[in-house]
Amino acid sequence: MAEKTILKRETNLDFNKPKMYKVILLNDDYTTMDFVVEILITVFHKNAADATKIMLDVHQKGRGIVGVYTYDIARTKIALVEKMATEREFPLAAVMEPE
Ligand code: TYC
Repeated sequence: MAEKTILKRETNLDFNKPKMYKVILLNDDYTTMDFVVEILITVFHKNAADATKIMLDVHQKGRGIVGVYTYDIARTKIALVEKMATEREFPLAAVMEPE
C-alpha cells in the first residue's frame, strides 16, 4: 500500500522520465552527401541504408530529426557534429529542441 503511494508520487513527478530532446540536422549547400552519411553512421549509429535515407530527406526538406536523447547526450552529439564538420571545413550543423 505504502509502496503504491510512493510509486504513484514518483510517476506524477516524472522521476523516472527525463526530459528528451530531438536532435535536428540542417541542410546546407556545401557539405557533401558522403560526409553527412559518415556523420549519421559514426555519431548517430545509423546503418548505411538508414543514413542515406535520412541524408536525402534532410537534403530535400531542409531539416530532419536524427534522434531523440537526454539533454547531455544531445549536446555532446551536436558538439561532435560541429567539431568534425569544422575539421573538414563544412558548414554542417545540428540543433536540439525539446521533444
Ligand atoms: N545539400 C547537400 C548537397 O547537396 C547535402 C546535405 C544533406 C547537406 C544533408 C547537409 O544535413 C545535410 N551536397
